[in-house]
Amino acid sequence: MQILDGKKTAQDLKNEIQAEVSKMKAEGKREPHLAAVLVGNDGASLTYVGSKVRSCEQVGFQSTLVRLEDSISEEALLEEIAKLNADRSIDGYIVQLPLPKHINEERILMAVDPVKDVDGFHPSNFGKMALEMQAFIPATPFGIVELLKRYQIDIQGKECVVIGRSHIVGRPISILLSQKGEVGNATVTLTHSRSKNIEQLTRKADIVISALGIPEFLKADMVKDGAIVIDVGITRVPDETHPKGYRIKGDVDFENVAPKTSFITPVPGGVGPMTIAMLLKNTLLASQWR
Ligand code: BQF
Repeated sequence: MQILDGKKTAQDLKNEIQAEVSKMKAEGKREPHLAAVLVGNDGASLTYVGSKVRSCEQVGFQSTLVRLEDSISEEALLEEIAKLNADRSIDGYIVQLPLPKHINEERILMAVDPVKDVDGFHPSNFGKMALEMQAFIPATPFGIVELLKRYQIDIQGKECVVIGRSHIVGRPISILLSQKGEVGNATVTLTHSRSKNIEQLTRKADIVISALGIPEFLKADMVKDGAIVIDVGITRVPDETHPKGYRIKGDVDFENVAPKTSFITPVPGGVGPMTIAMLLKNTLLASQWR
């Protein structure tokens, strides 16, 4: 069993991005500039946005955090989006999800200028991605692909089972892995809450990608010997012995599953850090494509 070390790989990526930024600056170009919109005070969202801003600083990007009250109207939020679209100093930006319930997420994501949509959530980017055109690929699936690439894992012709059909992880990763390409040509099955006998499918899979959000859902008897397991789950569970009062748990019963696998991602330190690194990568691309 080998651990796919997302933390280390993300750091390698950040070092490469930092070197690229230094080169850009030496050529007299501006450093990439990422903005993040955070609505409200959700604890997890604050943590995520905080690490995105910190990562920008690490690689030499400019960053701007736009914080808004959770009572903001959809119209007022759309005005903030319009300002970011018009701001020529900003290469790319994200709207941290989830948004408050009174705001229509779809309407907001549709308002983001696709050329600044470094989360890759706009239908234009999703469509281009699906058609193998140049596009921003959502950071989590992009991170999974990059991790497999850097560990030189050959998925060609392999049976891959994805658990979860979210627009942000499950659906795009299932598309990407079935496409032609270096990390591609897999035979992909996308499973979800209405799928029957998921465990029968996972047991036959060469690669299992779980993006479900149920701690320890994937048990040892659900994976075959030598399988590759990618854990995208991150659920906060209360834990008084931890300084923050919680710890994060993946979808995989790691202790019992890991010994059976050829490769496995840990939680924390697997896919999560790659997500952040690929957001930076997309921002660098946004500044280079404009
Ligand atoms: C780690 C996210 C659900 C909903 C909205 C490192 C992150 C997480 C875990 C992180 C996530 C999840 C992010 C670890 C960003 C990934 O060491 O395991 C980093 O910051 N993420 C987000 O911005 O919004 C989410 C999950």
